[in-house]
Amino acid sequence: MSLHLLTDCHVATLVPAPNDPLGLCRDAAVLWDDQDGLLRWVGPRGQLPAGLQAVQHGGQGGWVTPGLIDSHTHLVHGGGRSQEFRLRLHGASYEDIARAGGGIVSTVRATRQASAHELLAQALPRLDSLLAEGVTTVEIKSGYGLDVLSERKSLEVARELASHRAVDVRTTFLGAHALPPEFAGQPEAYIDAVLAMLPELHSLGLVDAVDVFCERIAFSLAQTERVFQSARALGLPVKLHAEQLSDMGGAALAARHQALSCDHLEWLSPEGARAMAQAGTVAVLLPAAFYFLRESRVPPVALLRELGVPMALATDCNPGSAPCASLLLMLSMGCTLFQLTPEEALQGVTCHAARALGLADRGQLQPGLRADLALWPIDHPIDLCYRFGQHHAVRTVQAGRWRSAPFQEAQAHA
Ligand code: DI6
Ligand code: FE
Repeated sequence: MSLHLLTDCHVATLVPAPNDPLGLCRDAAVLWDDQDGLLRWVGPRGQLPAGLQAVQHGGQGGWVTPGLIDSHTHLVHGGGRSQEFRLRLHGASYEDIARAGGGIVSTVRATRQASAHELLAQALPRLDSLLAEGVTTVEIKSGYGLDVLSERKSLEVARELASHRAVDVRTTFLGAHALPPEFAGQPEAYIDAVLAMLPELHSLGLVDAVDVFCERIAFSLAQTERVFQSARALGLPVKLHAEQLSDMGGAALAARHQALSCDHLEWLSPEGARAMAQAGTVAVLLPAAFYFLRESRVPPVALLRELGVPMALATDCNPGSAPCASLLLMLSMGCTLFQLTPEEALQGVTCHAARALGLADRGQLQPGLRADLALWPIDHPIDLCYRFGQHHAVRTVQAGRWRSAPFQEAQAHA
């Protein structure tokens, strides 16, 4: 066992105190064990227990936060959709393109054709962008395979990423993302197929949660409920792409199934928000999709705040509505576009993001939780929301180990 002690730093523990939502501690010390990868002690340096034998690290006066958590991505997918971007700039809507057979289904074609090796090679640079910003946990959804072999391939690639990089990957099965061409006109038959895929993928240990795209261009409330019932019967938690383009009432349905999160929520109704508050469902806000689809309706942040619904912020990294792999940019956009406070934005990529994934062991810095840390050369944690499009020379501890820069790891694996 090796203890590690980080001093010459300040800490935002994200454990809230009265009038201090970020749990700030100046001139702090952080102690962790690199064997079990857990934190042992966090607090003012002056109160550190005496006589510790530990490997010493200096933080050069920077700020330590929990390692960041991207709680909603589709970062394993084949190809890109820049031509569709151009069509949208000429006036076509995201829904028009989807109805004309483009959109998600075009990425399904590319993802089916790609080998696992190709998918991995395409996903790694996106993952590296996140890691270079202090991300230590990333959620990755399937949903561009839409048949059992291609969904399995996508989930396996997502899991394999964690053997190439120091990151914890959580995988979500999103078989009900779009209707694949071979099921055109037969959505119920496709939901039957999704229900058949789920136990098989679950038995392979590939599914941490189950998600559905509930939308006019995707699946109905009743179809969503069929998927949720199967997931719950297997003991799997559910999440929902809800009220992104219209108010389908998905949030209330998800809340009835104790969903971990409802994501997007631009069209969320007051009833939906109240149902989420009662169920303790996290609102995952995705400002990159709002920005990239040039939406004008923002999620009801003031209402969510008033009702005490925890809000997370994530990239939604995907080729159609959010070709973005910067979680720090989401901090800026969450504040500027959605009017989150900087404190709420920081909670959104740490403690509330952990909760959106059902993870009680991270997202805050306190003894017994994972030693996932980001050490930033900044004057105050709010700098992470304030500066955008800039590189921060962040240093990261993941599961108790210092992580080398992603490009160094990439070279080591080349
Ligand atoms: N909502 C989204 O924003 C992404 N998926 C979803 O259900 C978009 C996926 C894509 O366009 O490829
Ligand atoms: Fe999404």
